[in-house]
Amino acid sequence: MPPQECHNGDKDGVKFKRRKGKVFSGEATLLSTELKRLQDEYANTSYNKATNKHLGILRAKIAKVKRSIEASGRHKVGAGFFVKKSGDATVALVGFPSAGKSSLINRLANTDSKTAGYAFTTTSLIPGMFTYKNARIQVFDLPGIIEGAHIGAGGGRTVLAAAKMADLITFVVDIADPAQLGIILDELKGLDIFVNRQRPDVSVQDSRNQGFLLEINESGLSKKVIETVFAGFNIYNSVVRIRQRIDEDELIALLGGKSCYVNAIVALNKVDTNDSYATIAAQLGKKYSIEVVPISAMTGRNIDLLAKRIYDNLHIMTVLLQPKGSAKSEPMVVKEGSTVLDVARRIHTRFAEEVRCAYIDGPSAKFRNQRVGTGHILLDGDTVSFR
Ligand SMILES: Nc1nc2c(ncn2[C@@H]2O[C@H](COP(=O)(O)OP(=O)(O)OP(=O)(O)O)[C@@H](O)[C@H]2O)c(=O)[nH]1
Ligand SMILES: [Mg+2]
Repeated sequence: MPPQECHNGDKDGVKFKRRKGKVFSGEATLLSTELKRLQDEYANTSYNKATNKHLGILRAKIAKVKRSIEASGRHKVGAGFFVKKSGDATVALVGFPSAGKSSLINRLANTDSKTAGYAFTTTSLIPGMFTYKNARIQVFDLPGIIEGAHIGAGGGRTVLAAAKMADLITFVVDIADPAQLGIILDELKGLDIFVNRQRPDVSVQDSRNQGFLLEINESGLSKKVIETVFAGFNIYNSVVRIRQRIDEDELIALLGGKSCYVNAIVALNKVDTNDSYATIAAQLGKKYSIEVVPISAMTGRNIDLLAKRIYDNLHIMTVLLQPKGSAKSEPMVVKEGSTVLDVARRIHTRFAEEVRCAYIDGPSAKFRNQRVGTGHILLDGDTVSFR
């Protein structure tokens, strides 16, 4: 399964309601307080036989309150922002206030997003667009997020909801405070958004009243912990297979049905102010297992490199469509791993139903004008002709 699969909203249009102020009011504030209380209680309860059941109940309560916060947010009305997804792929800039997100979008995408030396200069979503190779890449400049964003601080939930719709997140981190990255990742995790991870392969089947059978467990968690988590969701009579490493939080999020997996890289900004940027970038990358590109949005340093790494991490490619009998070809940007059928579908669904083969040239062809079936996997730079 591809790691990027949070596009669970409207694919073309993304509508968000943005709340003003530090936390959103009324019911949601109560829910946030309740969530914090439950999380503290959970953290302070040590695991043993006597507390096993209680911990399971706490986990289920935490998942329930998280869902309620999500639902209450959806119905709130406030100053909103609306943007239409366009181009071949979308990248969201996420970072602390004043990290340099707006300065970066202005460099990358020739936009005119306001920049200033004070926090929360940007208050809504500012879209921009740049072209790399043949791809038109849309960029979202977003308001800064702060600690507590996942429970609504500074309107952070709206910002993170927008960010997870993108095909790639670029975290903009000020080199003066690299610890911002850890806080941002925690905020995303608080909303069950997991970065640069594959959706875990966990299967659950009815055990026909045979109790809880953990048939495969490659999670790294003990059977007891897993059983307790499942009990928290009232899952008892089941055959469970976990085929990869997963931590408790991720398992809970997965069972709660709300987990989301996003790809991300880091733009370590303001390197013009620090000569040790290479070391800091390497340390940050190692600590969080993430690609870090040192840049200066102010001087323009490494902006081209960042554009390239954004493109590479979007895992897209260009195929050239050549109409029958024509010498001219039209580029089309598609996902890496796309087949002839995927390309035909992009042209038209009706057309795709009728297509049986294509003639290809380029990296995936064994010879010129090779006739291939619709399942043929294309490579970057292939030419495709339908006849
Ligand atoms: N020295 C230096 N300053 C920078 C760089 N990038 C941005 N700045 C400065 O940092 C300040 C904040 O920049 P913005 O681009 O407004 O930051 P932002 O992340 O959009 O901030 P919010 O909209 O408040 O979240 C401004 O004074 C910029 O001039 C950089 O690469 N080097
Ligand atoms: Mg800004």
